[in-house]
Amino acid sequence: MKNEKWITIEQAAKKWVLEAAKLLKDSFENTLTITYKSHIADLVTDMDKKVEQFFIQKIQESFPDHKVLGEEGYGDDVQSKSGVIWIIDPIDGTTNFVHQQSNFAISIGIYEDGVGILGIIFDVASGDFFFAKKGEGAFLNDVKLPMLENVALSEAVIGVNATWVGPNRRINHENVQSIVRKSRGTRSYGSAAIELAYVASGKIDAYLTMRLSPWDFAAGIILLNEVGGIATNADGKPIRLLEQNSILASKPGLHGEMLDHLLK
Ligand code: 2AM
Ligand code: CA
Ligand code: CA
Ligand code: CA
Repeated sequence: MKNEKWITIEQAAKKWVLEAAKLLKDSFENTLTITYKSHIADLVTDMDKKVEQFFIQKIQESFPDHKVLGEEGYGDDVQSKSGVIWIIDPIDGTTNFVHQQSNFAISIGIYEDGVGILGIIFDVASGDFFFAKKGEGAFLNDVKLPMLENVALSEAVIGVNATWVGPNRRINHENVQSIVRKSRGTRSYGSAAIELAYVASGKIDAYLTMRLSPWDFAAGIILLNEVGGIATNADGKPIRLLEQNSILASKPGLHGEMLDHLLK
């Protein structure tokens, strides 16, 4: 992917992410307008909408033939994987953005005909800039990330949130319980994009979650691909790019060990 076209797209995407991050940081000075989407825990702010619209305007100006799929719905009604598609989460971790002003990210995955080419996850408050380009590797703040090496579950730190607790129609909670018990520890950061970036950079060893949308995982799975990580559904099946998916993202051998628990 060394061709001119993708160098231009990469430079534009990185520049716009830094500009959007400035909008978010500057917004800390102002009062946020917060509303609910599906329920009281499903927050959206004026900044989620503003940042998504910022990207769409930039993309339409510079790349009118590209499509955009964004969480807040200002992009295109994307039904097919053909062409270049920017899959954008303007703020991943809106609850953290509202409650903590940290641990939230801008996440952008750019695909061509369904193949992930560029992934960016920018943890705005910490300044950690995760980037990947197909065939060229994944980077944290311009330092190339090493390939992931296997680790046993007993020595692994697993990213998992508490939604699996108790009866859950999406997963057998006893199977997750056995993973949690056998692991060295669990973490929950409240941003799927950051958690996927942490798997790619080895800060955690795996991430398991029950239902994510394309904008939550689009960038993260591109990062993972570049470092030899594995990302599938929680039942081991391939992720469907334009649909909601459960996600098991992990170091290579650990992925199989966790699947053994999940498929019991
Ligand atoms: P979001 O902040 O962009 O909505 C923890 O809540 C993680 O799950 C975040 O990455 C969040 O993304 C994502 N998530 C996906 N669907 C969600 C929902 N309906 N409510 C809250 N968070 C959701
Ligand atoms: Ca949301
Ligand atoms: Ca999200
Ligand atoms: Ca979001």
